[in-house]
Amino acid sequence: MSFKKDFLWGSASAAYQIEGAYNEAGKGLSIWDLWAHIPGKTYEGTNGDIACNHYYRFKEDVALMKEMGLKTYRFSISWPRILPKGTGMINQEGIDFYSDLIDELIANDIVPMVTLYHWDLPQVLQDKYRGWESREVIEDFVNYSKVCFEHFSDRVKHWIVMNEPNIFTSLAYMLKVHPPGIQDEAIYLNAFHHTVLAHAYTVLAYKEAGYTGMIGSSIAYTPSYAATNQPEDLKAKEMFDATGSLWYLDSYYKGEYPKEAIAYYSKKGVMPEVSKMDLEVMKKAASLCDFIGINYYQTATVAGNPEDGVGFSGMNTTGKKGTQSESGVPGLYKQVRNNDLEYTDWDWAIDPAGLKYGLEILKERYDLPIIISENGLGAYDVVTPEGKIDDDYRIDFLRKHVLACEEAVANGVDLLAYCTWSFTDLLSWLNGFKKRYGFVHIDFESGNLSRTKKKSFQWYQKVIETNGKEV
Ligand code: BGP
Repeated sequence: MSFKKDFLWGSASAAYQIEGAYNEAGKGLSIWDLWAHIPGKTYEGTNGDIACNHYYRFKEDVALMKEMGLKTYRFSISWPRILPKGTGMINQEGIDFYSDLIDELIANDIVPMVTLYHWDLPQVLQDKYRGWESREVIEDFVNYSKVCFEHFSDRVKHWIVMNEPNIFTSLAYMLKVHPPGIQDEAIYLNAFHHTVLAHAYTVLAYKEAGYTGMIGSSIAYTPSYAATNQPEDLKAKEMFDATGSLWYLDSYYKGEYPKEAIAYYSKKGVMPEVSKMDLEVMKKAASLCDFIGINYYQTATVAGNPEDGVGFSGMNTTGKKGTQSESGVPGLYKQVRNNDLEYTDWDWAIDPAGLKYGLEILKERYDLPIIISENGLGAYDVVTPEGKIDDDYRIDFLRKHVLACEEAVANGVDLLAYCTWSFTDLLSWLNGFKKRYGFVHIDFESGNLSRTKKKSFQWYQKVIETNGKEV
């Protein structure tokens, strides 16, 4: 068995990373608009004020997607562009922008796949009740989602409620590198729980209103291996999964938290309050989700870590290979380098076989169709004197991951879509503009933001044209 006839070959982006026009056309400010302006928070002070200027150049970008033959384009709606104050007054210019983008995609035979939350919370809600730390965010989020459903669900049939709630909460409330930049495990777990409920109530609202499209959320999925078969490493892997992938995926797709992790967090005194009603809503929503979304970049290799062992260390945002130090939770686990794998310049493990392994675990555990909503290689690209970008390394990376998908499909995984990250180059939250992912190069250096197709553009065009037969 190979890819379905109507398989969705796609590419993804997020509003803050691509749109620009951050304070124009009636848009309110998001937490990222402020955060990126605080000196020292992002790589060399880069921000999304202008980004790819996609807000004004989206027709040019969609024309390139059409030329490539893209089947789906995943993008996110900026909450403060739709609701500048987070709630209440709707910004018509924001509605018009997304409406025009959706129409343009459909006119070019590209299926719009919409993410409702890709990290750009309205700043007013952060100021009002500390955003995701408060239960109040749930109702506001559901109301925002309903506005989006009302305006776009006639044309949008694929909805991703949350993008990587696991990443944004842990980076915001444990690693301190996303807004609001604090470190508190109880707050982190509570904020994550609020994302679960915001997702769950949104799924219920969508289904109760009788819309006919598909809905789910995307989790950053990091399958893991034990570093050795010694008991301490096996146990470390077990806890890495329980407090990681299973914590995130079970809550969204089973409607419960894994018991082992509940016991661990309860003992530590940081377990969030999960009411009976929360669990009922989570279970109901889990039973109504139409797919599991995953963003896959890498696997983790995990070893035991003593009580006085390493804690969380920073991430490699320099792009200097080999600078990532070991990182972990004392007494639980640590992540170590896997000598069987290659690494990117930002020290992300390159592991296509891990994708097949992960997809099969998901099928086994959750038995739902799967959308790969992101997969890609962040790399330095070089423009030759002739103005070409020969990104063979990116082709090699994507080819191996597409082949891994094909093998998983042959083993019975119901894969609906594969979206690369990203279509054009765009802003990396913490790594600036030099860590590139796109099929289309953007000239950020000169500031004219001109678009140039890379070698990988033609490669993916062929993959799509042959429905994955020629990779
Ligand atoms: C995912 C995010 C994306 C994107 C991607 C690449 O976690 O959903 O928004 O940024 O990672 O990450 P980075 O830009 O850090 O290389």
